[in-house]
Amino acid sequence: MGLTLTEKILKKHLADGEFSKGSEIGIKIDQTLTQDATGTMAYLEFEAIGVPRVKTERSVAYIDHNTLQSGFENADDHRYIGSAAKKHGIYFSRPGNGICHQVHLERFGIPGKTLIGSDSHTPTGGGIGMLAIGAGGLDVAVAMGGGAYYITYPKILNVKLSGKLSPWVSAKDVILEVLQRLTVKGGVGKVIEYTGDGVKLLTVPERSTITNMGAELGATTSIFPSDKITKQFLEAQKRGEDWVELSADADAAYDEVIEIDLSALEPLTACPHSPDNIKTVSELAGMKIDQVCIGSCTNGSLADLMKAAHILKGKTVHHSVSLSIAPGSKQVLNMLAQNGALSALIDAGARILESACGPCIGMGQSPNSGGISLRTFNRNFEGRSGTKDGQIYLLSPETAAVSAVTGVLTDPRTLGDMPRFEEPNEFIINDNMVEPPAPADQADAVEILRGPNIKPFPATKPLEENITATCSLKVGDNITTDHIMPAGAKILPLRSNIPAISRYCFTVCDDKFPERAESLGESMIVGGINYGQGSSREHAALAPLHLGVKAVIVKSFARIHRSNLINAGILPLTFADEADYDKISEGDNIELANIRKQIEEGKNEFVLNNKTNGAGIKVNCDLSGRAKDIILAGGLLDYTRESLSEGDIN
Ligand code: MIC
Ligand code: SF4
Repeated sequence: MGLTLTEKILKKHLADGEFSKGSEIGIKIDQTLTQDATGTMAYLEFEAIGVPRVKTERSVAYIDHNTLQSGFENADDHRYIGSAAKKHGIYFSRPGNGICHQVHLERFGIPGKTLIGSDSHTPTGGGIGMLAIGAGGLDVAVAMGGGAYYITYPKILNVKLSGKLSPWVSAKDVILEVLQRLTVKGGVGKVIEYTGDGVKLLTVPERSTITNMGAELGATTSIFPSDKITKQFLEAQKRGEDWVELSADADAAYDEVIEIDLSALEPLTACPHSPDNIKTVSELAGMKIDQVCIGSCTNGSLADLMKAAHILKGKTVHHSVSLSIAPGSKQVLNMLAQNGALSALIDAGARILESACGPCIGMGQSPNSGGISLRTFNRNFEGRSGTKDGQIYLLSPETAAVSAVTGVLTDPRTLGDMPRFEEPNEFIINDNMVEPPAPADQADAVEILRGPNIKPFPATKPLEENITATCSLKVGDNITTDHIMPAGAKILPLRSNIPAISRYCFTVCDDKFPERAESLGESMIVGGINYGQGSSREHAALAPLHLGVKAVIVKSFARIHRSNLINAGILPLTFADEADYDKISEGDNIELANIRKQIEEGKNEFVLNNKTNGAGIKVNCDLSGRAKDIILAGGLLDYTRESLSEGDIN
């Protein structure tokens, strides 16, 4: 029987474990990326591991999230990351060069290679046939040090594309259709592999829009084959030599298959407050809007902005709408400038932002109270825009641009003929904003520059024998990392300072939580289904760690957040019977007796005792050999240090 593309890449990179579904495997990582909001922690962790130079083929540190610089903190972080990169063998993409995923695709990604990034949208690289996975900063630090990255051997879901997109229907509508079918938890434990005749008609930026937003399915990653289209893209980036042809074998066996006829799709939108809350644009057409934002790592490509420019050319943004545009990279912005499209956008009244994440992570452009904002981004979680009651709709650049002109949500198919935008044969290449690291023999002389806001990684301790703690918070289903550790212009500058950022932990749900958790000393959190979906930010585990959270008990976890909890030494427990969720209330006193001994003995089912109401509750904690040792050691940092002293970083 043949192999899927995912299996081919995994097989080539297998460093530890057995090739069997559901078991844990370690894979060798060829490339890493970090961004600044997770990067300071990742490099502090890398320093703590103590390996002098990265052992990967290519590691890149991007500055794209915290670019507002409303105080000294962001600028200090940039300086620290730049100096750590220079010393340790990492390429440094300076602020202004663009969003990590867009730039990595343009300049560094290579088909068939493995990439992990401390950002959940790292799967963007799947658009050129990379196995690109989002991870916590500590996992990235370990991979930079030469350690394997551990995942559960995934199920492989084949999305078979046939037909051709109709005019004004775009890649964003394809992924919104997949989200509608699978929901935000439908991809957990799976790699989504795209095949079929429909693939041949999709450009690299279109494929990358689809793999980027596979993160919203909770998938481990998403991947397209590397074919002639990939070759043309890499040649246009003057990187033709990086191309290799890759695809699944014709007789590859998949765990699941879904089929999508591209010709049957129409413009779609994800309604507040979840990327899987899908409606057709035509059914909501006419809804008055307040704001439109175009850009982000999902739809900030040249093609996306050329389409917007075409629609806006010679028009004026509707008087009651604010339109902002953030190009995905310096390359994109420069090409728009040279071909005149930037002028059309400016002339129409678009507010041009720098090439960075910007409004996507709440760094400015928060909508007015209750405001309706149409965005080409990938997440519309409650409060993420910076306006708690902001109503965010996710949609294509085509739908966004036409609606910006009419002032109401508008189906772009009403515009008549659609212009064709051909991908360029040559992109403008100028890597002057990427600083190479210092040569190894000069690295010792590079001084690491630390600002006063940069505080060390929080202290952890080995797992205790017995845990008795109060339930400090009970939350419902689909809690996102934006609930647990909000971002935005006020909080993002504190990413390098865990004690300070912890003051905002869970404040979206309950503004008394940090105070209460701290005064309890040790506590536990109870949650529902898909707990921790969204971002890879390890701060969503480190802040609870700082506040004394010992265990999180939920109905189910999102992948990256669960590993971040393990990496932080916090026990991730799931209810054996979901109905038992009702047997714990906030304030209850919970006991986990002999927990260390039971984990050491390899048990993965425990009974916790609710001392307040007398209930005995069965919980699971499925820890593989390595995850078990990490939990016992008190977290990945301590585990890695221990392994290093034994001469084995895995
Ligand atoms: C996001 O889109 O939520 C972010 C900001 O890019 C995060 C990373 C972070 O929180 O720093 C992500 O997706 O992982
Ligand atoms: Fe940046 Fe938004 Fe992409 Fe996250 S999703 S990397 S915040 S553009």
